[in-house]
Amino acid sequence: MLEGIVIKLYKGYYYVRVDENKLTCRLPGKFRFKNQDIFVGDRVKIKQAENDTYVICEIFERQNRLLRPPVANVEQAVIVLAAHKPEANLELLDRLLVWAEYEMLNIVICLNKIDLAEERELAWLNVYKQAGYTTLLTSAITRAGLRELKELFCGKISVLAGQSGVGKSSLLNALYPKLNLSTGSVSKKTGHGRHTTRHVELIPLDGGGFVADAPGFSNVDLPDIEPNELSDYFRDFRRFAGECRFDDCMHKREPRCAVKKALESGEISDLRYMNYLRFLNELTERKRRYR
Ligand SMILES: Nc1nc2c(ncn2[C@@H]2O[C@H](COP(=O)(O)OP(=O)(O)O)[C@@H](O)[C@H]2O)c(=O)[nH]1
Ligand SMILES: [Mg+2]
Ligand SMILES: [Zn+2]
Repeated sequence: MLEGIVIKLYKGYYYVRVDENKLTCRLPGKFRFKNQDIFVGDRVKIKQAENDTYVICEIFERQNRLLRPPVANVEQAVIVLAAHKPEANLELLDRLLVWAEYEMLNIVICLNKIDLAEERELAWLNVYKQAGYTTLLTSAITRAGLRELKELFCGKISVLAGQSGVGKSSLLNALYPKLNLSTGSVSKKTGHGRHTTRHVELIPLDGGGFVADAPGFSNVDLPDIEPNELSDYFRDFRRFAGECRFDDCMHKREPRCAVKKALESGEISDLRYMNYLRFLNELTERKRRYR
């Protein structure tokens, strides 16, 4: 019996990484695992069947499973933005952060292409740093910040999230030249094709760890949370929310709201609060429509 991680599913075959090897596996003929599907990222036990094929005999309990990309046991989201083009979309960032908090992932905000930016243009990043997020400045060109990034990838299953063009593939290539991922402007045709494909593969990184080769969280609809719980997913709001007058305060117009007070004193940023209100409306709307 061997233990490994499923890194790819293809045409009924399961490719399992065991130590440095990629073994081809299939399911045992007679039964399925309690009707449960197997996902990339699942930890499994396998045993040899014929010469080069193995069968999966056990799936370990999974910590979590993301829907997009469909990967199990994800521990970390590395959200990449660009210091130069494309312009940082902070609403998208805040949505991705809500998702990553919801999935209880370790979160890294990586600002790439710093070779093209002036320091003062990056002031917004401090808002996130002060909110308690790990932030990192990188350049796939000058290799700034790459050692730190590599350390963050080490030993974990990560997903990379962020708009196309921010440099996700370039960063991975710079860290792991053997990967040779294609970069640059994706043509409309292939871009569309890639988006609709459901295949996802975990790339084993030298030094340990895996990264999903599909863009994470391409769906930016908010997760299914109650409007009055939204502030739990805003790390910078969380520490004030407990001090509001009302337990179910939504930090909108309620009296003696500690979040609004923090907003006035500048401890919570206007931008974050604006996105909070926007998301709150979305969740309230959704609740009204579906109940
Ligand atoms: N100047 C500069 N350009 C970069 C950097 N990283 C990526 N690029 C360029 O940005 C473009 C998009 O990069 P790519 O890796 O394909 O982005 P992805 O869509 O997020 O995977 C390419 O033309 C890269 O050469 C960087 O750190 N600095
Ligand atoms: Mg790419
Ligand atoms: Zn409040």
